[in-house]
Amino acid sequence: MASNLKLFREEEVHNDWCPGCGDFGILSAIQMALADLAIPPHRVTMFSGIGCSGKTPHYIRTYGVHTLHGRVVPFATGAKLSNPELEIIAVGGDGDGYGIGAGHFLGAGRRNTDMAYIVYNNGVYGLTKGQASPTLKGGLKTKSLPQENINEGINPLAVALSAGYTWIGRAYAFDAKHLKEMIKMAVQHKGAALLDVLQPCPTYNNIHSKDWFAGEDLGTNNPRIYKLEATGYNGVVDNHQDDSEIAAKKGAAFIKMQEWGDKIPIGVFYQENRITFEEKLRKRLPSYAAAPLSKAVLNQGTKPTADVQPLLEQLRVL
Ligand SMILES: Cc1ncc(C[n+]2csc(CCOP(=O)(O)OP(=O)(O)O)c2C)c(N)n1
Ligand code: SF4
Repeated sequence: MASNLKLFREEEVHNDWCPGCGDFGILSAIQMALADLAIPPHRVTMFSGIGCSGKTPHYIRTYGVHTLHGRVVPFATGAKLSNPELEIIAVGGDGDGYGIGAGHFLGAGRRNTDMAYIVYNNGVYGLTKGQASPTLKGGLKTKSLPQENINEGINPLAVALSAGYTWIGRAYAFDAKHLKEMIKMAVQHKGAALLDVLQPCPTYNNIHSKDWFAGEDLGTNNPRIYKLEATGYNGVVDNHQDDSEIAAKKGAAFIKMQEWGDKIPIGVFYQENRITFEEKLRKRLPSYAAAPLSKAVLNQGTKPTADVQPLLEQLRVL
């Protein structure tokens, strides 16, 4: 696998994340996951929003699009619908996904488009110097805030559950081995997968630090982070026709998602199989079923549907 891993390493771009940033663990876990899955780099497209986390596609040798703030999901959705053969990975910060992009975050769950959405959850807006993000609990004061957070924090896993995501997991940036396995599961899941990754930002979030996640302040030698799978918890729906099983599993997942404090679970909270948006479109639109957009334009030898020549003429530098 070592040679495969090299395929995904972008060596020529300077990485400017701060020393000790959790983003490094997420980056290497994504590269390791893709290498393990043996997906050729040209079959993967990564999309990101704006933020420190948004730079991830620059550092991975796949196709990549660094989009607008909060707009990662629409770009990723469009690409998947245009070419369903692509493996789509969307990444971004908690401000990007759960703040400015919140409407799109919900939409992806409702549609159940096949994509893996990895959100780097550090409780702050890292790139713009540490303002409170939507996941920072109310009343907390990180070092870059002048006063305690005036807003309450949201629980992104619980939001994802009610939005309809069919795979919901949480991982930790400094447990790269577990994170890699979680990314593999999210990528392999057919449908909308949300992976929330707890990502220490040592520059701006001095509360949720690596030491805090390790439980060093508790004096018990027990890390806060623990793995759901080690406890016998099972959030996977077995019978997808059974509404009562779905309701029961969702209820149990919702309760588990409330746990935060001295103990913080990571792992798969919920998983079900449900028809994806692409499959629904295929049933509804015969032309789409015959050829999604990428194939329709490229493979039929016909004139492209959009003529970009007038636009190019307008932009021509004389
Ligand atoms: C429309 C728009 N509004 C605001 C900004 C400024 N801005 C850039 S990054 C960012 C927040 C990034 O925070 P987060 O998504 O949590 O990512 P992190 O940097 O923590 O990885 C903001 C507000 C912008 N680029 N575009
Ligand atoms: S500001 Fe925070 S999130 Fe951004 S690179 Fe530095 S440590 Fe990482």
